[in-house]
Amino acid sequence: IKTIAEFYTNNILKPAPPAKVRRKPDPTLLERVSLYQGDITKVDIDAIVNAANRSLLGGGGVDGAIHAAAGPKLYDECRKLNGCSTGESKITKGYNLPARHVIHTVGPVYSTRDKEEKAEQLASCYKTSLQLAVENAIRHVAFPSISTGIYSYPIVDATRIALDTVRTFIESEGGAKIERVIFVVWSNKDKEVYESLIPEYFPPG
Ligand code: AR6
Repeated sequence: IKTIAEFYTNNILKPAPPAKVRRKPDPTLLERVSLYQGDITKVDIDAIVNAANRSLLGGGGVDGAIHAAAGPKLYDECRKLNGCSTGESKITKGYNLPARHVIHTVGPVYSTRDKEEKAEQLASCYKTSLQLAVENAIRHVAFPSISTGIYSYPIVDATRIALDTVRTFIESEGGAKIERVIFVVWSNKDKEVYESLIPEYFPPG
């Protein structure tokens, strides 16, 4: 799985026009972030994040795929967690997954009312997931595009929140221990959105 630094070297990512660059260039960050198109249940890593619902008892989308691949022991552990609030995260083992842990986070169901609140909740999913990773000495984390499937969050807005929140966290003092964040996208459209926005949040030097 390639880092963003390699994407720039291979000209897969175009440098953003200066006016659009919102964040300062920092070459060290480019080595800590990746974009990968594929199935998150196949990623061999310390922790994958699950786009769950408040029950934490499984569902469709990436949640269904993770439970199916992890096996029934994941469900058994999730049952003991008593659910999870929107914007919060809880951790379990990975069972039959190649990933050692699953960080279950509950994204907001999108609506155009309460836009501000939805944005804060989505940002909180990324932040609380990374906080849990740090607390559990997890250094490598893979995220799916939370809330942008069944929960209908618009992909461009959601991707901006994902990139902004992850950047802020990994460059904070508490986030220094996070060595790698992988954004896992499923569709070509989502991949294109990430490729177009990454240069704004992680510009090359
Ligand atoms: N690997 C990576 N990404 C995937 C995979 C996969 N195997 N499968 C789907 N995606 P969604 P949400 C992408 O709907 O919007 C469940 O029922 C998908 O294309 O899984 O947060 C839960 O129980 C999309 O880009 O999650 C909740 O009730 C992204 O993952 C509800 O859905 C997220 O889509 C949560 O909805």
